[in-house]
Amino acid sequence: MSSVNNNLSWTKGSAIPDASEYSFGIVWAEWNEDITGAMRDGAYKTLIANGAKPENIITKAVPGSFELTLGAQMMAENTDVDAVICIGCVIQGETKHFDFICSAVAHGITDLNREFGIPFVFGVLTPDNQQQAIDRAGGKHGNKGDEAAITAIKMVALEDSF
Ligand code: DLZ
Repeated sequence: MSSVNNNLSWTKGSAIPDASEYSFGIVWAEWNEDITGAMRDGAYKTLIANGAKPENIITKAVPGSFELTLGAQMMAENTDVDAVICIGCVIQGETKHFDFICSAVAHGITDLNREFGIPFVFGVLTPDNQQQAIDRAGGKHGNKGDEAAITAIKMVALEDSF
């Protein structure tokens, strides 16, 4: 396993398929950019480490996590990507809107999976505080952007397997 894939939550899971024939969209929220930028970069590096070609990865930013659903829909409608990785971070203490934003984006991304029939990956952190976010964006709990990328690869390969 390449070093970029260390510290994943499912290190004993199935092998990561080759991603060289697949294309990916990454839609990331600029809110909490220190965190989401690290997750975005982790996702990108993990796609590349598993064979994806740079020209087959499209990255777009949206202002906040609430906009991830529409940004991801735009990605699916305007490109031919095989999967869309949605990256955001909503920190509990910072907003009374926490529950609304988390619920909206979770439901929105779930709906996109059903409507478009391609994987839309939920790479949204919902930590209690900044430290928990740092720990999951390249810190002691790894980088959840890496995990989102591997989920995307596995789900595209799953579709390919039928
Ligand atoms: C408004 C807001 C707040 C208070 N907190 C966050 C957050 O922690 N993480 C995040 O991604 N976005 C946050 N936003 C912005 C909303 O997602 C959205 O961009 C705005 O409400 C505009 O629709």
